[in-house]
Amino acid sequence: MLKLYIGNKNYSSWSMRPWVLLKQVGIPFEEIELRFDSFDANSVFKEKISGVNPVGKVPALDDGGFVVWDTLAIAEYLAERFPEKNLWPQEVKARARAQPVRRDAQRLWRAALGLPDEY
Ligand SMILES: N[C@@H](CCC(=O)N[C@@H](CS)C(=O)NCC(=O)O)C(=O)O
Repeated sequence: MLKLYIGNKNYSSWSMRPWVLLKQVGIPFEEIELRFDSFDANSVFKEKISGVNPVGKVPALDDGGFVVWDTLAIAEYLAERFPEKNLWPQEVKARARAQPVRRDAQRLWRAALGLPDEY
């Protein structure tokens, strides 16, 4: 079964993106919540997540030992891994329309968190 490593559900909005996606489309997964003590290199959180995800952040998805991190990468992986869930348009023109919506959603999400645009 898939394992999703997440942070605190009240504070880790990044964690909730793949969590909501998986719940919404009914893909079963085991949820592993890691407590945030701090993001310092020697924190318990960093020690635990770094054993799973080399970049040391949540969310991280473990699919039978293959670990995917970064919310958009996780979403894209799930779309290809579960094509029957139709998470992303198959048809070329529909996909072209979906891309800017996804980019804007990412840009607005980062802005809401006070983060610079990264794409
Ligand atoms: N771009 C990443 C952001 C993930 C992220 O920043 N997660 C936070 C928790 S909400 C984290 O683990 N931070 C640890 C750190 O910055 O050291 C994504 O889309 O997954």
